Amino acid sequence: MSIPRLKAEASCEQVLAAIETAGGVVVDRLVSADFMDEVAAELRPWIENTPTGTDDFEGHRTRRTGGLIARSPKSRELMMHSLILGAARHILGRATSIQVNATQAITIGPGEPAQVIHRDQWAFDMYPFAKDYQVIVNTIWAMTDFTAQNGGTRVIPGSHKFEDKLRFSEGDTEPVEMSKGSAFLYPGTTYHGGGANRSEANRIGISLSYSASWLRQEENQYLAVPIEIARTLPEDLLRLIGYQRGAYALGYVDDLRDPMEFVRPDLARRGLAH
Ligand SMILES: O=C(O)CCC(=O)C(=O)O
Ligand SMILES: [Fe+2]
Repeated sequence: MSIPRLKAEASCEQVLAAIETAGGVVVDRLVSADFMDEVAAELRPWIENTPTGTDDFEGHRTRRTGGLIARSPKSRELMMHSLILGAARHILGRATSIQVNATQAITIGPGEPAQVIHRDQWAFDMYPFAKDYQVIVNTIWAMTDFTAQNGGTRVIPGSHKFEDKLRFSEGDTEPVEMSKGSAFLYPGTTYHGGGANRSEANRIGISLSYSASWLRQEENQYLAVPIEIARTLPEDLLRLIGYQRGAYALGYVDDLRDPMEFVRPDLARRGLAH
């Protein structure tokens, strides 16, 4: 089995079918290369100032630049992309609502070895979630072209249905090759890892992940997005980053208040059962 590819005009149903079969899909040129260059321009100063990782998983030649909702207004459009968001809501549909899990521009530098093959849902303390209950959906948007040489993400097609806690090596995987502006979409159960960068240039991917909103967010959005910036965000994005109650009452403030009261009182809702 190889990683399926779809055109940008693909329907949500096609995306879901590809993921159900293969555990991931590349949507080619979902945004234009020019659009990605604008995102890159917003992020360049932040990436330049990001330190490299401190362990093998983070990557000693890899920089992980977060806080993208605050730092890159253009990246908000990637987060809210209707095809991706529609597919994420469906895949995470067993949960009452979904939220932003983390935002990361991942710059894999030349000479970085391959990252360990893993499942993103292992972030939740390796908890053995039920096989039919997805808790994470991740997108990796190509900000540079992704190739087998430059560290394109390595994936094991079909591995979303494998047993948990398995170990693999690079040879078990295939590379995600895609051009700038394309997106690779996969659930938290698919085995994958960043590829080794055997080229002379950086490989940059923007990882935007979504999770079931009863879980703790990997990236703390309340602190990563300063409240003055949060106040300027559209309502749907503001709720998605966490200013909403998950399930029935998760995340309320003091007297059962809607967290929205603290950023946009005009949008707050009364009572838990809305
Ligand atoms: O950078 C990549 O291609 C993948 C990174 C990844 O899987 C992770 O950090 O969890
Ligand atoms: Fe990962």
